[in-house]
Amino acid sequence: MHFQAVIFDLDGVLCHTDQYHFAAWAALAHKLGIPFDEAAKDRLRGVSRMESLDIVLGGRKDAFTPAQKQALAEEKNAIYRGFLQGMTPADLDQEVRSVLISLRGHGFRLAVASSSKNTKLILERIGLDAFFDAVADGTQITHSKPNPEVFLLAAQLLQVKPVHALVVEDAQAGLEAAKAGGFYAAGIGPAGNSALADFHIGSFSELLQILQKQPSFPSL
Ligand code: B16
Ligand code: MG
Repeated sequence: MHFQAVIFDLDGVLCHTDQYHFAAWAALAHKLGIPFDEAAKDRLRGVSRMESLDIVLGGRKDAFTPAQKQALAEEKNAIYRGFLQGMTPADLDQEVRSVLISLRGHGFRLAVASSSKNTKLILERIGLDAFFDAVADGTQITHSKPNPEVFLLAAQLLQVKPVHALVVEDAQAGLEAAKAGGFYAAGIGPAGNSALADFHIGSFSELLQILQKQPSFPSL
């Protein structure tokens, strides 16, 4: 394997906005009197807003009209964006920041590939809006993860073949998408033990150890 690029998921990988998604869905579920199942949390990772809504509504998903569902999704998004407004560059972990800078210094092309339509805002809030070589997000795709579309778009924008890019994901849906697209994949957090991942990382800096094994990677 020879990596030229690293493609990062956003929510739950580059930053902790996964917790804000959960909190916003929990608030909506509470208002509707629907139990928010802790076990459902990881199923929300990586999938689109409307698919997430169906997971949250569970057995009541057919009790709402499409227009009502649209309104509920917008309500959740308003709560979520309220959390995002409080983010600052201090919400970018030092470890994540230093790994990104190190990879850039070693010549890797770097991209974000997220299902989120809020990607641009989040990258602005954490001070990474001008950092990546490419950003592919939920505003540019038709099919969300586990479809590989967002990763294939990122690879196309970076001008690298999937086989030469390492995807970093916290979601089972994201790992499925990466593998369906022909990428190598590293699982972190809840995806850290997934059988789908080619690499399992406990913390962000372990990425350097994986990529350092390449012949072209100069010693740190
Ligand atoms: P939005 P990722 C995904 O982002 C989240 O994991 C998922 O929970 C969310 O439903 C999806 O983005 C859509 O987000 O409502 O902001 O458009 O993990 O692919 O970076
Ligand atoms: Mg994620």
